[in-house]
Order: sequence, then C-alpha cells, then structure tokens
Amino acid sequence: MTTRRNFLRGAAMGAGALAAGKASAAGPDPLITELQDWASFTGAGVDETPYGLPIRFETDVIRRNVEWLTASPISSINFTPIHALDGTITPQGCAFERHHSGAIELSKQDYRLMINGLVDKPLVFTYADLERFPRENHVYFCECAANTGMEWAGAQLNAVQYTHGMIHNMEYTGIPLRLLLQEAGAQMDDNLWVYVEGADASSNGRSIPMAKALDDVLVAFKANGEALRMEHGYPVRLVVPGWEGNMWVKWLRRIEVTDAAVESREETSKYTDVLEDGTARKWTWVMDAKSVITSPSPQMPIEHGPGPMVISGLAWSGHGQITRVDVSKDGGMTWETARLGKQGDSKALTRFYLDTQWDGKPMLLQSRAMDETGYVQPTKAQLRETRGENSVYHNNCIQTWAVNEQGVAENVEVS
Ligand SMILES: Nc1nc2c(c(=O)[nH]1)N[C@H]1C(S)=C(S)[C@@H](COP(=O)(O)O)O[C@H]1N2
Ligand SMILES: [Mo]
Repeated sequence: MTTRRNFLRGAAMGAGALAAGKASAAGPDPLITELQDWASFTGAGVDETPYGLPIRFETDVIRRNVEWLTASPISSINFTPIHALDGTITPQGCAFERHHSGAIELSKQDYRLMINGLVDKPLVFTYADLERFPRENHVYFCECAANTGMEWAGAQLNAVQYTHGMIHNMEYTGIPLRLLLQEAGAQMDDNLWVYVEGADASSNGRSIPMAKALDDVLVAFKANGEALRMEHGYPVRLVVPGWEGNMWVKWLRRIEVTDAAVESREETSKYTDVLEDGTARKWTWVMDAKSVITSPSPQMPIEHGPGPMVISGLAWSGHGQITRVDVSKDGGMTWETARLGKQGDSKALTRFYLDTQWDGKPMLLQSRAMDETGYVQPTKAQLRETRGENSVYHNNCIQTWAVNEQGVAENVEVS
C-alpha cells in the first residue's frame, strides 16, 4: 500500500543519501544545519507494527547457512550473525537453528509430555499441567558440538558467523526437570539415566545421566520472555546448561528413566569425537571454555584510521563462569587482559571488550578464555595433539583473524 506517509519516507531517504554525500566534503553538515524530513513529518502510527521487526537498515543481520555443508535444508544448520550483535542475549529471530528432520508446528493443545520407565506412576502432562509447576529463570548458552567443526584441518570459512555462529544465549523460563521426576516418583540413583526424545520425525533421542537431570536441567517454555519460536522447539524444549546443543531436545515429548544409556544414533555414530589414533571418544557432554573476537572479524572490517578502537567478542564455558579473557594482537606472543561487559553468568555468554589504540599496522588478533575451574582455552596445535585433524565436534581452539593495513580481516591459522 502506498500511503502518503510511505511516499514521504521514500523522499526522506533520497534527501538523506544526498546529505551524506555533502557531509563528507568540507563545510557545514546539513544533517546539523538543515531541518530534516523526519523532524518535519509525523512517523509511523502505533497501529502499523503490532509485532516489531528490525528497521530496514538492519536487514542483513540475519541467520545464514552454508549450502554445501548439508545435503538438504531439512536436516541442516544455519548460523547466528554474532558479528553484528552486542551484549550477550541472542534475539530468537536470528538465533541459529539445527534440526534433523525440519522444524515442526506443534500447538499447545496438541502437546503432551510423557514420563515413564523406572517411575512409580508413569505420567502424561498437558501444557496446562506444566504451567502449574514452580518455574525459574536462567540465562544459558546453547552451542552445537559441531560449532567450529569445519576448522580442524585448517582455516576454512571466512566469517565468524560461520566459524562460531552455532551458538545462542537466551533467558529461559522453565521447570526444573527434578520436580517433574519427583512428581512421577522416579528412581533417582546416580547410576540411572533419563532418555529424552522430541516429537519430530528424527526424535533426536539422547541419554542424560541422572545426576545432571537432577542438577540444573530445565523443561523450558519461554525464551527471552516470550514463547519459544517454532524452530527452537515450541511449545516446550529441554535446556541442558553447559552441555552440547544436541542434548537440548526440542518439541520434548518423552522422558524415560532407564538403568542404562540407550546408545542412540545421536550418541554413537554422531556427537562422538574421533581421536588422533582413530578411536572414537564418547560422552563428551560439557562444552569447554571458548572465546572468539566478533569485531574486527572478516564480516566486520575496521572502517576507521589509526587511533582509538574497540575490539569485542564473546566467551563462554560449560563448566561455569568466565573469569578472564585475554586478547593478543600479535598471534599469541603477547597478551592484554580484556574488560568484561559485566561479570559473567555461569554457563552463559560473557561479552568482553579491549578498548585500545590501532597503530594502522597489520595484526594477528586472538582471544583466550579462562573459566572458574582454572581451565585455559587451548591453541589449535594443543587440541590436535589428542584429536588430530579428522575430528568434527568440540573444537574450542583459539581463533586467529589476520587484519591488514586496510582493516580487512581474514580467517588464518598461526603455528
Ligand atoms: N527434537 C529435536 N531436538 C533437537 C534437534 C532436533 O533435530 N530435533 N537438534 C539438536 C541439535 S543438534 C542442536 S545443536 C540444538 C539446536 O537448537 P536450536 O535449533 O534451538 O538452535 O537442538 C537439538 N535438539
Ligand atoms: Mo548440534
């Protein structure tokens, strides 16, 4: 619909483009000296945007996929635009998606959650039943174990969105799984397991040790204050803090208490780690400490000359809090300690900044995270000593961006 207001907005755009051209020449800045259209005409009414989307100038801040990575977009992955975000919370609309048989549409009315197996009373909950249990709020990161998995044999994808974008960080509202297990009278010995599966065709079944199930696992129905988006498991998903994304079962439909791990596809042929000696390591659930510089990075070149600059990035650990992040400009020879945007939440993304000066010379930028256990993020060479070059999952190595005199950044490896 072309209303007068839309037409005027178009006109304002043209004037803005011209003004920008003039502003770059010497002389008075018309953006300061002249009355602008947006101050002369009224803006959009409250009836025009019942649910807001990003302004059109930000439409390139979107999830993107790498077509050659997977055979079909139904069993595939896309990546969070972490280069363009700041702070720590990932908006659901651009948070990466990973599904094995597509995102399904399951209504609250049709939703059922079964608990069975080694329990006194097998139960089936409706969505309304779940809303009557005590709930909690926690911010956690969810990282696919395959994040950075393409980089084992060398620098591969030239964008932080693709090398590190299989991660999101949201505030979840959910019921401690412990409470639902109690309700069903589950046996809770430490040697028991819960097997969790989703309602989608893939089911994505995973075995979780009882100790973790009773600790901090949530049965979540809200993220960042609103209902989960379809692609993140609406109406209910499992949140398994600090552990690999594959265990965060979406469209959660069944929880079975078992006396042994099921050894499903997702925990044998997938999500195990091939080692240097060719054997595969299993049960690598926790995501070790990791960090990456999001700006500058290949999608975020430096667009100013020498002088003050902000280097920024993200750090996280499945073992708890991030306590320190160091930044190197010379490929790891010397390090400076970065400032944390705020004290890190446990098992959640932490933002770091290095407020520094750029001398206009090339840099080899790296970041290195440390967590509350004292663990230090390893170099790729250190990881390869045990993992070789043929692994896929759990690559938490230090990332290097080579920045040239023009401020252009590139994914490289230093040895
Ligand atoms: N039911 C179901 N749950 C699932 C999956 C799936 O395909 N089906 N994919 C898993 C994988 S591999 C990851 S990394 C996370 C991704 O969660 P997201 O799509 O919300 O980013 O969901 C996990 N849970
Ligand atoms: Mo995953």
